[in-house]
Amino acid sequence: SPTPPWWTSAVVYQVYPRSFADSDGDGVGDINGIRGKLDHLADLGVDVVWLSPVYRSPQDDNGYDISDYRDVDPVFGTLADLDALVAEAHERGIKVVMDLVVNHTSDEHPWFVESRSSTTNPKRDWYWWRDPRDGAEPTGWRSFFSGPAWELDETTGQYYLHLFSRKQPDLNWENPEVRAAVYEMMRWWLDRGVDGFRMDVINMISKDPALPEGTDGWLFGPRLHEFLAEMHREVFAGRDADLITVGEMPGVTVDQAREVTDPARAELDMVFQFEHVGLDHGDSKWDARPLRLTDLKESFGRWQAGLADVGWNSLYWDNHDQPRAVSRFGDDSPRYRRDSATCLATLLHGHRGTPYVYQGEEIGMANSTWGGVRDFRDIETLNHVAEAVAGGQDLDEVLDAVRPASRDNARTPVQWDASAHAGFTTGEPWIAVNPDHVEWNVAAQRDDPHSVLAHHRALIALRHANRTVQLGAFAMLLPDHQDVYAYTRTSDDETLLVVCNVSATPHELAGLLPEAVGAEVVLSNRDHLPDHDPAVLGPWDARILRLP
Ligand code: TEU
Repeated sequence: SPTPPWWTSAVVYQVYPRSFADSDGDGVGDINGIRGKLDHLADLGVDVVWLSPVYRSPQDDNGYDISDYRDVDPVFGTLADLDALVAEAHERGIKVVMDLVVNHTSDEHPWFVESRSSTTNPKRDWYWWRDPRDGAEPTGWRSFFSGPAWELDETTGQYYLHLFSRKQPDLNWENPEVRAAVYEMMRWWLDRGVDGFRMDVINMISKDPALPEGTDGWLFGPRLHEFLAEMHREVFAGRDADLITVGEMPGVTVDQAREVTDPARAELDMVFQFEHVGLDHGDSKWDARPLRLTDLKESFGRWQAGLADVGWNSLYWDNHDQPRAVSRFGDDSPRYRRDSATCLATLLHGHRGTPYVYQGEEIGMANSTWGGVRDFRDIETLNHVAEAVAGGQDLDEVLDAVRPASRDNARTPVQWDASAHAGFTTGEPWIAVNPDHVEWNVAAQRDDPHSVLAHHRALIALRHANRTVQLGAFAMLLPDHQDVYAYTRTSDDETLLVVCNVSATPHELAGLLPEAVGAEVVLSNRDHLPDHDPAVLGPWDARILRLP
C-alpha cells in the first residue's frame, strides 16, 4: 500500500495568539510571545502549530474579521516577526498552519470599502448585495451572532449579507475575480514558507444565488466541491504532499466529509465536524443538557466507520469557540480534574484521525468564573445577551446560561505559572486570567510525571511511535454502556484496547471486558495511584492495553 500522508501520524496544536503569551506588556498575546514558548511545544512533541488569525484586523471578532490578508496586525507584531516564528518553528521540526478566513472579510477591507461605495463600482459584485424585499431584509437568514444576516447600507439603499457580525460581510465566490484573488493570496503565504491552512467556515463559501430560505441557501452550497477542487488545482497542486489542509465545517455530515476528504477528489485533507460538540445542548448552544455517553459513542463510532476506507478524521474536544472539555464533559472539581482531563485526552487520542490540542488543554485548563456582562469580551456572547435581554428575558437567567457556554471560557490567558496574571503578561490582560492559575499552570506540571501535561506528552509520543494508533482499524465496544467508553484498534501486528471510565463510578473490568484483565498496559492515567486496582476501572480511569 502507498505511504500514508505524514499527517496520519501527526498531532496539531492550536494557538489563539491573543491569549497565548504577551511579549510586550500591552496585555494582548503576540507573535514574539509565541516565539518565546516554542520550547514548550517542542517538549510536548506536537508536529504542527495552527495559528488563529494574526492578519490585520479591526478585531471585531478577534481577528476573524480581516482587513489585510498580507500583513500582520500591529497588536500581534510584524510580518518579520511572523517570518521569524515560522523559521524558528521549522528549526524544531514544527510546521506552521495559518487560519484562512475567506468566507468573509472585514467591512474595513479595501475590497469592501470599494464595493459599498456605489452600485456600479467594479467590486460591487465581490460581496452579496440585494435590494430590500417588501421594504425589509432580502431573506429571513439569521446571523450566527444574533439578529438578521443582512445589513442595510444607507448610501445605496441595498442590503449586504453577513452570516457573522455586520463587520464581516460575506464574499461572493460566484465571482471568479474573488476566487482568483484568494488563491493568489494563499500562494503568497505558501511561498513565504507556511505549511497549510485551517479554513474557517469553508462549507459556507458557496451560496445558492436564488437565496432560498433556510440553510440550503448557504450551507454546503451547489458549487462547494467545485470551488474546493479549483482551489486545490490553483494553490496546492504539486506541493500538497508536505502541506496540511483542514476545513472547518459546521453541520457537515459523514457523507459530505468523506467526499471532501476523498484523496481521489483532491479537495481537503480533513475537516472539523461539529456533531460531538452539539450533543450537550438543544437547538441553541445556550440551552445546556447533560451529555449521554451513548450518544457520543454513536456519533464518534459513525464518523470512525464512515471515514475508515476513504477520507480522514480530525479529532478535537477544545478550540477557541468551545467551552473547556474538562469542565464540559469531565469533572473539574479538585478531586477529579486531573483524572478526567487525562481520561478525556486518552479517549480522544486513541481514535483514528489527527488529534488537535488547543492551548491550555494540555494542562487541563478549565472554564473560568464569570460575574456580570462586563467580564465577557466575545461578540457572540455579548450580542446574545443584548438580544435576549431586549427580548424580555431576565438578565440573571441569561447570564446563568452564558457562563458555562461562552467562547470566552476558551480565551482566558494560558496559565504559564502561579505568578500574577499567570506569567501571561506583565501588563493588564485583555481578559481576566482564570483565578485557578495559582494551582493549574505549566510550571507546576512540567516535571511532574503524572501531570495532565505529562499525559499529553505520552499520548503524542505513542501516536508517533505506534502504527496501530496511527492507522489501525477501529471497532466500538459496549455501545450501550452509560459510563464506560471502550474500543479496539487493530493492525496486522497487534490489537490495542482503549478503555475509559467516563464517570466517577468504579466498574469491575472482568464483567465488562474479560480480555482486558491481565493485558499489557501500554498507557494508563491512574496506575501510579495507591488505590489502583488493575481489576477495577476507578473513577475516570483510562487505559490503553495490548491484547495478547
Ligand atoms: O466559527 C464558525 C462557527 O460556526 C461559529 O459560529 C461557531 O460555531 C460558534 O462560535 C460556536 O459558538 C468560525 C471561527 O472559529 C469563529 O471563531 C469565528 O467567530 C467564525 O468562524 C467567524 O469567522
